Amino acid sequence: MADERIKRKVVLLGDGAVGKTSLIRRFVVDKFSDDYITTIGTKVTKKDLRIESPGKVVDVTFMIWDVLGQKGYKNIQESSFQGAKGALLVYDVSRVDTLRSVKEYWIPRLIAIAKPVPLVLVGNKVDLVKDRTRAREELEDAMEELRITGFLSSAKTGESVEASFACLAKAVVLEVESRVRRGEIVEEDTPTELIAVCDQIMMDACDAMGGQEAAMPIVRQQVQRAGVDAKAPSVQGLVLAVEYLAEAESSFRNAADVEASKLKRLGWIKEIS
Ligand code: G3D
Ligand code: MG
Repeated sequence: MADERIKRKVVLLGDGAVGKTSLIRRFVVDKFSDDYITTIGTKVTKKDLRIESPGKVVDVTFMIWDVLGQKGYKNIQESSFQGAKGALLVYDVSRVDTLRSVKEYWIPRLIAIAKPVPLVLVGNKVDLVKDRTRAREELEDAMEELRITGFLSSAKTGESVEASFACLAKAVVLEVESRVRRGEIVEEDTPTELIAVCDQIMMDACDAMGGQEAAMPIVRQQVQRAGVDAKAPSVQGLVLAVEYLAEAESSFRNAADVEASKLKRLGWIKEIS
């Protein structure tokens, strides 16, 4: 029996194709293969972990957010960072610019939006490098510079994948404990799955109506009309938003497609409620 149970949101950040989705898949279902949903907007995966520290056992439910890789999708990224209690910063050891990107883009962006949270640096695709010593040195230099811990991993072979996530989980638990000791209230996370589904529905509606740029104003309007706050949506609000979006879409698409989209989106809501 665990002494305590906590649920925490963590995010994986890093440039496109560094292996974020692959790391999550390896960690959660222990597979390295292609038949996995590609990330549209944000995808949330759940994983239970048990952290044993001296004198205490804590069960942690990780809500792992796979954030869109491209640097351009600012709004979605920002909503994904909110409420994050830890982050894995992922780069590709075979592409040194992706490490630079962690330092110059991802960390500053995260710090600007979320409160200070535990971070773990992950140099992925170590199976591809011939010179491990060099990769290790690069990692260690970055760890020193950023003052965070790190690992060389491979989603392909599984090397250090578990260790990276476990390290982050431990840091998140320690962080919670020290805040409790300081007498701070540790709030429960907002229902992050709902925020993710809200994102997902909005992105899907944009895709259905000609892309984000053209359709986002219409989508946003319908979501607001349903009384949904995208940062704290309710199940009922989302269901209504799906109805309104279907209504709006019926001027652009044929009835069967609109209905199919509606059912798909209601399915996403149902999955988490
Ligand atoms: P992303 O989610 O960060 O964008 P993905 O990255 O997980 O989609 O991975 C991008 C590509 O890198 C994928 O190849 C994936 O198979 C590969 N990859 C991920 N992790 C590793 C790893 O540890 N080692 C090796 N060798 N390859 C890895 P494809 O070809 O499917 O685009
Ligand atoms: Mg991905």
